[in-house]
Amino acid sequence: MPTPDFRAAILVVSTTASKDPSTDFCVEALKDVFENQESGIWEVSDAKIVSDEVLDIQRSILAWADAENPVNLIVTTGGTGFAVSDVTPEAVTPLLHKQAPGLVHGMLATSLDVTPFAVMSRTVAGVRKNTIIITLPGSPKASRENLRAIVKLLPHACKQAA
Ligand code: MTE
Ligand code: CU1
Repeated sequence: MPTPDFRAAILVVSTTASKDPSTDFCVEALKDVFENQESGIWEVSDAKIVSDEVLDIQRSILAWADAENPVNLIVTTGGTGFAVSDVTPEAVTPLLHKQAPGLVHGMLATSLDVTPFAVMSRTVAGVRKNTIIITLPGSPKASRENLRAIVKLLPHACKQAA
């Protein structure tokens, strides 16, 4: 196998799935999107499930972004809504060195063609050091739709950040 151009990590943020991984279908849904791109571009090098806790989310992201050999992209899924337990944007925002509102806008514009409820996701995106970080909503359908909206642009974004 030739080395892939870019490495991505998936962080599922769900207290339910952290207790019972068999309830998670997001990793599979997102892997599918990456695997449907040009072959050899993406490798999903790691995937992890954490509960809806700011420190757990931040610890996982720092382990991937601040590593000696950091991943090019981190996508989180879940915890972007309005419930008290939804804290993913609050956990990720202070870790970003650069905001990427264009990525958020792109996902929202595409998602609004699918459902008006797209406005319920408080998605954030940006860059930490050499890693792009994007917080996707938590249902497999919503996370897949949002990633698909921007996945073609991500190689360019990752190349700039690298
Ligand atoms: N975006 C797309 N493309 N498709 C969807 O079905 N669902 C929305 C929104 N974004 C949805 C979507 C809904 S109903 C919610 S509540 C928010 O994402 C937040 O989801 P989360 O709390 O699971 O992160
Ligand atoms: Cu919803």
